Amino acid sequence: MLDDFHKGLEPAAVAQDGSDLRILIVHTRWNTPIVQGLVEGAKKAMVEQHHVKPENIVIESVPGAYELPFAARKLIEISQIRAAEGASDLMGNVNLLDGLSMSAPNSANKPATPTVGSSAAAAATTGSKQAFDAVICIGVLIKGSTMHFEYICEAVTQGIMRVGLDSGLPVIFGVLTCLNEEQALSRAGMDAAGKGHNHGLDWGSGAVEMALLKNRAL
Ligand code: RBF
Repeated sequence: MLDDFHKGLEPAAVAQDGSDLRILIVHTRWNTPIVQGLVEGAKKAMVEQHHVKPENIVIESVPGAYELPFAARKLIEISQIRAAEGASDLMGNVNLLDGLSMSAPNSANKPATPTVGSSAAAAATTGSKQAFDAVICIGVLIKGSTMHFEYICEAVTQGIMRVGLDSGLPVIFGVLTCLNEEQALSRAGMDAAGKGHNHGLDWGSGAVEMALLKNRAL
């Protein structure tokens, strides 16, 4: 029987069609190359397996994992306000994301690797008015020599869970909590041996499945 054992995520029994969904990815700028691989994995699964329209994937970045829950919560709220009021009704075309322009790079504080994908501010201003159907929080925490890792892991895990339960929106926990860089590379499918698996793929599929579950008319 154990011969049949399949470690990891079993695909859903029925096809998950994400063509009507709008998904937010919030990712960190710590350990950026690995984070970038995970974000690409999530996008790949959503677009190629579940037919989410690329323009309906909004991508935003934050400094570190500790900031993920706050950003997810705020961006969910903003997308819901836009959906309720209609972007064109906003007075003087005010950009509600101005106070949250986390991905706006400037020359003095430019991330080592550019934000993956398009600017959320631009997408939220010009793109669909549909509220987000799910959020994927993506980050990579790597243990150092102090207790910092333990505290951040705990806070981020609880925070992301809270955002999901409080908002009623699926929020996928796409945060690797690794003891070293090798573990993180392997879980992003970027290990030298090529034996790893990109968990971003699973997070993309999970977001679509949970968004459809949230929208399901029982
Ligand atoms: N953020 C991450 O996303 N991954 C990390 O591995 C990480 N390690 C950190 C280690 C130390 C010592 C500090 C001070 C911060 C670290 N952060 C990390 C950033 C953290 O999530 C957050 O952005 C900052 O603490 C500011 O709130």
